[in-house]
Amino acid sequence: MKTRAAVAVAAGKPLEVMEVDLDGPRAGEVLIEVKATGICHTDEFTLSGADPEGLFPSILGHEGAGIVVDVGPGVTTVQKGDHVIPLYTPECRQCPSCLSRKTNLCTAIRTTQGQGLMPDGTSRFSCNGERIFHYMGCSTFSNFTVLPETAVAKVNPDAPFETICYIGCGVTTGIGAVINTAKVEQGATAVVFGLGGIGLNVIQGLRLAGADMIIGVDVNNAKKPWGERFGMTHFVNPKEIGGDLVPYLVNLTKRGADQIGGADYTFDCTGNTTVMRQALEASHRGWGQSIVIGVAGAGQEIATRPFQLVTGRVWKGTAFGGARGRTDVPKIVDWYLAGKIEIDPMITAKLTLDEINKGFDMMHAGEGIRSVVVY
Ligand code: NAD
Ligand code: 022
Ligand code: ZN
Repeated sequence: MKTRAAVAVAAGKPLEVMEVDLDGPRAGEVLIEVKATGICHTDEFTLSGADPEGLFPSILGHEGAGIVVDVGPGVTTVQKGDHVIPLYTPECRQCPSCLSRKTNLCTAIRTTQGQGLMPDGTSRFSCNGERIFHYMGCSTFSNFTVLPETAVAKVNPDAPFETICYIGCGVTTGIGAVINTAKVEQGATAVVFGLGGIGLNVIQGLRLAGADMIIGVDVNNAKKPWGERFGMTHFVNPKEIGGDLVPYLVNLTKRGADQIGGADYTFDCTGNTTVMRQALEASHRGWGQSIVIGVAGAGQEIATRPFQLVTGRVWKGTAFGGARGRTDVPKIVDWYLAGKIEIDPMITAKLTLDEINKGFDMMHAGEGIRSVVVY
């Protein structure tokens, strides 16, 4: 069949919206009509050419929502008409990782996904006979896309596509980092570094978990009202405190008789390795946990003195908020429908597919929180 898609033709060039060929679903695969997709940082990272694993030509996009319109042989867990969210972290429930219960990083299709291919080693997308690569197993910048059935989460059909697409990455990553990775308890203190599309979801996850003190840190003062909107209790702009950030945060979080200070949980939502160090060192001696969510540039390294870890601080990372997609994503959609979490105010731009490059421009300019393409 033919479908309209925004094709990443080469690194550093704008996406080109065109008609491409899409082969139907093979065994174990499903054809999805994508109804909406968010534009996320990794898409920009790959399009810019900074991603050493980036492939071209490809169809980017990994934060979508849509409807199953066809299924290949042997598909049993979804059917035509189901509303689904594509999963860049699939959940096969059979590989050693899924069975371990210790990680959400399913390995069943990992190698081919990284190569921009379906599990059988081929691509479903082409244009004039030339192969176009898939991206993060999703390729949601296309009106129709093909995914393995293990890489779709079936969700409540009452939920609007143009907001729940954000659950395909940002919402689940932020809330999941709090609930699955950090396992934050009621009354905890927390610091969130970077109040963008991820950090704000960490903040609402902390509010959901019942944290007492939620400190937001951002170099941009315009983020303060955004943080407050979702539950932040204190705001710190590192440029405006007239001293070092870590001692400032340690002082701000002093509680109890020992007056040691440091937060129970800290979250890096910037991808900046200097910030990652600050986040670890601003966590509490003896038990503080610091969660790395931000993805740093290729080749970057993090550093701290081993003493920081010897004295009981824990450095952790998280992919997709530790969420098991087919199990956890439908629950988050239900939380949204029940009003337990908010999404709508974070979607600051709605675009057509033809306007998709504007979404990248807004990201470069730091304008808004999330842009969504509605098909
Ligand atoms: P964003 O650009 O919307 O937000 C980043 C925020 O950090 C901005 O508000 C910016 O002002 C702030 N910031 C920048 N430098 C800072 C500094 N030195 N100190 C404090 N604040 C600073 O980005 P986003 O969409 O929220 O994504 C954040 C990161 O999360 C990215 O690196 C992204 O790739 C990553 N991410 C990771 C996962 C995962 O599974 N681990 C999933 C999604 C996104
Ligand atoms: C999503 N991300 C950033 C912004 N939006 C993001 C990027 C990478 C990962 C997670 C989220 C990630 C963490 C660990 C891995 N990835 C490796 C997983 C593994 O090897 O099992 C990751 C993922 C997918 C891809 C590349 C890296 C890909 O499909 N190309 C989950
Ligand atoms: Zn993303």
